[in-house]
Amino acid sequence: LSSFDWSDALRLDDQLSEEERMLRDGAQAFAQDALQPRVIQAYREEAAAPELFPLMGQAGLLGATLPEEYGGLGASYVSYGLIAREVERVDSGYRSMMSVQSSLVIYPIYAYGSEEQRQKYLPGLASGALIGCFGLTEPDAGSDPGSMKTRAEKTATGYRLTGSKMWISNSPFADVFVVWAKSEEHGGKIRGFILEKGMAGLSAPKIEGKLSLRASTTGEIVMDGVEVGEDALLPNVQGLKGPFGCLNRARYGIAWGAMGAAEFCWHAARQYGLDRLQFGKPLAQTQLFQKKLADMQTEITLGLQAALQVGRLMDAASAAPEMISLIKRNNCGKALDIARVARDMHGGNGISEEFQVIRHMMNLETVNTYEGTHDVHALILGRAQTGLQAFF
Ligand code: TGC
Ligand code: FAD
Repeated sequence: LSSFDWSDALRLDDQLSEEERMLRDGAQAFAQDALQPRVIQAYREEAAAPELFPLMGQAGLLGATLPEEYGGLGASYVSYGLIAREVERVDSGYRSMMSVQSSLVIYPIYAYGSEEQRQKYLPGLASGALIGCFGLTEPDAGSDPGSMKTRAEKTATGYRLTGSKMWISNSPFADVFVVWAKSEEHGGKIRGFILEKGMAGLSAPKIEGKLSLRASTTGEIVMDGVEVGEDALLPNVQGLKGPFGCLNRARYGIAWGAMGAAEFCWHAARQYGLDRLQFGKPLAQTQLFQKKLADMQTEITLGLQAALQVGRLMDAASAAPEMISLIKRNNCGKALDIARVARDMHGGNGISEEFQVIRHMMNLETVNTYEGTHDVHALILGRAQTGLQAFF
């Protein structure tokens, strides 16, 4: 029998291709060298970090799955997941910046956009020269985006957009806004529009006072009669399946990312238990401590295997949205539990920024909520197995 690697119990590493391992190692080096040294202070000061986008772009972290002709790497969805895991090992907020840009801005412009829109925006978004945001949620429409109030009215030369979006990652410093609105001209169907910073009537005030995800900037999008041309409409999709097509990809990446944050907390708790003596022996030599470590190892190992399987199916174009709900829900919920337990295992030190577990714990509260809450994904899975929808 072979030896056992406690940190890779079921040998995820062996299941990756050489290219996937290479992209993973590159993302890990970038995350540890460029992100880790700044994150503690950035979180404390809730610092806006638009300057990270060109750095992430240069490191190949933005739009990794986008074909090379538009500035991407043409990489697999497994590679995209591995990148999310490495970035979120440092901070969920940095992963948020990356996944909004990749899955929620680059993807819809690529999948639903005209060739002109692709040429105009994708290379800049992939290099990080342009920053994007995605406006779906509204003050009165979160879990139920179909009830959005934002409207697009037809004008002689295009559309006029009116409404407001809430809780939008990156919006205060975004150059490109992918927003979803009900279009009167299309029978009230939801359509996607690309807005640009500086348009008359468009503003994006920052949301202050977040106690979670502080390294990522969040804001509103206020559209007070923003006039756009026909060329702002994403021509190739209509209905809720437009935004949901993007969310499938982002949720999948989050399932990997949350495991990265959980791994950080697990490894930190293990090391802390080995280093700290109480009652004359290492904490890690107590049965309670070891049980907690074994639970973390088990959940993370299973969560990563599940994410890998869904990634392989995505690369084969045969993943179903419910599979993504299953791993998004499970991995975010488990990561949050692991972070809370790791915080406890650090004792008093666990509440200090220096040990970092409480920052992950606070972040994971958001990660468990956005992109469909833990309970909303339960309802999606419940509907799929009973045929009965319980949303309303
Ligand atoms: P429902 O009747 O289920 O569906 C309406 C239409 O949409 C289609 N659809 C999907 N298509 C592709 N992928 C999916 N996952 C899809 N889910 C639904 C569906 O086929 C149907 O199409 P059609 O052509 O028949 O009209 O819609 P519903 O209104 O009953 O939806 C209920 C529910 C709960 C499933 C849905 O609204 C939901 O998932 N709510 C959660 C909302 C959410 O996830 N918001 C995320 C906002 S963005 C964000 O959080 C970014 S944070 C990123 C970061 O910072 O990292
Ligand atoms: P609500 O929908 O009001 O839900 C409140 C509670 O009610 C939850 O526990 C929920 O599970 C529960 N609930 C809702 N419906 C039901 C039901 N039918 N049955 C039982 N329970 C139910 N959105 C974007 O569009 N773009 C972004 O970039 C973005 N970034 C975000 C960044 C941050 C930091 C945060 C916090 C949010 C972000 N969001 C973004 C919004 C996010 O997607 C929403 O917060 C999320 O979808 C939940 O919506 P809500 O906050 O309105 O909660």
